[in-house]
Amino acid sequence: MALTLSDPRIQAIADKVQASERLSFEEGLLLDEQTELHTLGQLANIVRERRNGNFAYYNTNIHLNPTNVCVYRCRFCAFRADLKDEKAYTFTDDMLRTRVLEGRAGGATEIHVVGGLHHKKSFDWYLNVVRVIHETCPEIHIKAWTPVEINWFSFMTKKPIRWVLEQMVEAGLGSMPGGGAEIFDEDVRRQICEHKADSDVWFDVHRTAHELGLRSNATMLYGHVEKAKHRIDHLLRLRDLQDQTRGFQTFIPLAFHPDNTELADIPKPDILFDLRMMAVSRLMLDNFDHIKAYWIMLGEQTAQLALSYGADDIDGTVIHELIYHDAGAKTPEGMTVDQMHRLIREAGRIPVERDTLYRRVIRNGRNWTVGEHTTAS
Ligand code: V47
Ligand code: SF4
Repeated sequence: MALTLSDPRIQAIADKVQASERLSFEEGLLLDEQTELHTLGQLANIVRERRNGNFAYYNTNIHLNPTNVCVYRCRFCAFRADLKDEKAYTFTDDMLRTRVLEGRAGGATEIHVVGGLHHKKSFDWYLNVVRVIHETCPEIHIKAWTPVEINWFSFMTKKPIRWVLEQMVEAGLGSMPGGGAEIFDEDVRRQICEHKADSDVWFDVHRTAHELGLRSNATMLYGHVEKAKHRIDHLLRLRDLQDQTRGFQTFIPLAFHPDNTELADIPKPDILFDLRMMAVSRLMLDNFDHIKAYWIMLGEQTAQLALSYGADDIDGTVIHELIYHDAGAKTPEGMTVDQMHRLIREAGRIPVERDTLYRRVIRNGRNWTVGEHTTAS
């Protein structure tokens, strides 16, 4: 179906999208700043259905944040704590085992592990987190650590990033989540997360992970001090690395949640902004197979709408999420598989359970096997 639009500049973009041609930085800006939302949604939906048909993916997973004690003070973060804070906590090995077994009992195929940078814990402590999880339930895929953590481990051990990643893989690491990306622009980073790993480090870690055969995700934190030009620059930097490595699986636009943060005076992005980011991401990241609408962060109804604005994945059952709930998320702290199915079907899509690597999950209660890959790449 050819779209006819009144603005010739947007029409030119629509023609390129329909012809599967790559969009430029300037075209990205036009999409972000000047394109009517309905048109954006229609265009993003063309790409979404071209890549993933009518399917919407989810997985059965749990989150584990082994400690909230953190040496950094990112201004958008409500999760971190100082060592002596009342809310500071650190998991013991027994707590790790209990959490993993709870996930296994609920049929989880994935555990998502990220946390703070605890200045009293050694690299071996973090390595042990992965090892204990893996030894407790070897069949659960461990998706763990951001480049911020990997860089911290490299700093602590004075060893290269590649060595750190190899140690983690040996302990049981299966892939890496997309966190720590925030906004890559250096000026914006200085304002919201000064001192922590910069964009060069972020890309270095993901590039090295891809070279080692690990798949990873990518995120972008929007709706704080950044402008449209920073968001488009962020997406294009990701597109560049993906051209080189093909190691990214999915992109997750993350809406800033201001409650209990140093940036609490900034209003939370509204649904129109959320849908706009979903669609712009789908259109600019032409070499990413998947765009994720993280329901925990967006809320269930926005996640449902997002499935027609470029997204083809809604993340997982996500038992025990803390980062967004500390920052004011009102969503439940987890969802059952039946609820995920209802949510996807109500949005007019077909639910498909996937594992972390986007293979179809063939389930028999809490047990599962994996089938074919959901996508060509
Ligand atoms: O890096 C922290 C963000 C990220 C806030 O890869 C906040 O599958 C909004 O990366 N408001 C961690 N965002 C979460 C993350 C993630 C989530 C789901 C799936 C995957 C995946 C990755 O959360 C952090 C930061 O960018 N964040 N605080 C906040 N107040
Ligand atoms: Fe620490 Fe991560 Fe929070 Fe930054 S976002 S303060 S690195 S826990």
